[in-house]
Amino acid sequence: MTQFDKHPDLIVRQPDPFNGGPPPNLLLGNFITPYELFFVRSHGGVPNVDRSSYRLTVDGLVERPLSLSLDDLQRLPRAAVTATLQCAGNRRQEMMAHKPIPDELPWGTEAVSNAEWSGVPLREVLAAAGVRPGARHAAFTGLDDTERHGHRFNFGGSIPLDKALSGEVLLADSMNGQPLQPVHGAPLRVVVPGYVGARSVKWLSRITLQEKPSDNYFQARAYRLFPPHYDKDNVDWEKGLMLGEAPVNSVILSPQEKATVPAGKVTVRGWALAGGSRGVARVDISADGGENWTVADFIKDEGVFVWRLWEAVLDLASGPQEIVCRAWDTAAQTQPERAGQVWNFKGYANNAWHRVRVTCA
Ligand SMILES: Nc1nc2c(c(=O)[nH]1)N[C@H]1C(S)=C(S)[C@@H](COP(=O)(O)O)O[C@H]1N2
Ligand SMILES: [Mo]
Repeated sequence: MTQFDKHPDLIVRQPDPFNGGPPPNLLLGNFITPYELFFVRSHGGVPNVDRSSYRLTVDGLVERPLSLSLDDLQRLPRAAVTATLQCAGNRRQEMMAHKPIPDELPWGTEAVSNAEWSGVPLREVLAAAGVRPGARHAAFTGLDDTERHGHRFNFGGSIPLDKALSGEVLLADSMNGQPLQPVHGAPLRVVVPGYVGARSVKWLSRITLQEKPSDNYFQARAYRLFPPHYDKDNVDWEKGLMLGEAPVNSVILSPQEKATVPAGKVTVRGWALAGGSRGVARVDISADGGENWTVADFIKDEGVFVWRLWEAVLDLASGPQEIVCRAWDTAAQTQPERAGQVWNFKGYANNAWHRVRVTCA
């Protein structure tokens, strides 16, 4: 039996707590990622949550602190959003090849998936509680027990209040039209479209409005982007920029690394994803290290917060070939050429040109 009824071919980076994601060949062609393939990133175990005694606490800088049961939440307006979740650690392995990153999961390109989420907009819950002046951030706390540096605590993180009130952020109890499953945060998780996955807190138990960002380890230390000369021995935790909106990224799903393909016309396929409320504007493919580029065709425009699937046809001569891709977002930002250029000791936000080496026969 596979854990949590996930697909047996998932690439498992850690069995306990379970962390894994879908290999490129299984992601290919799926705009929506089915449950069995959807990646899992959990820092602790999956908590057992009793649905009848479950309460969501809303406190901090609010007019009326709330304690909401699942029935109370059912009475609030609902909305749906399709959003691609990507872990900030996705593609860390390519950074590790430049310089080691100890004690972090060596994600390939599989820490990303796309689903249709539905639930109660966070804005509705905050409207019911009433936002008090001075509130700037919405902090989330999960029910899972994590352990870092000898301390045990619940996972948490925060987003700016503007984003929390945008109507885009959901307290989701449903994924792809099915009840949210335990490994993805049931009974209730946050979904923050356009942000790094870490802010989409699973097993949500508390929302606190506050003046400052969350002081939870996963906001105050982890999921920060540090300058390249820092490592775990000399880090100044204040010097990392807190990750929120994700940078534009793209990945080649086919052909796969080390594949042998017939020389001549080769169809290259993949995904591209922009952060914040930006869209993907263009994807370029090159087989000569970026001297010449072919512009890829998009399969469809599904709007913001979701990946765009693309394909391009290259004419490849026989022999070893390296295919690279880079995407541009609607703010005309693009990806750096090499992972070493954005290396950081926690290994976050690698969005270097994605490269696959193939042999054309
Ligand atoms: N409570 C809790 N929420 C969490 C996490 C966690 O470990 N505990 N991991 C975060 C990270 S780092 C990511 S990338 C996403 C992954 O969501 P998924 O497991 O549903 O794919 O959940 C986020 N929410
Ligand atoms: Mo993550």
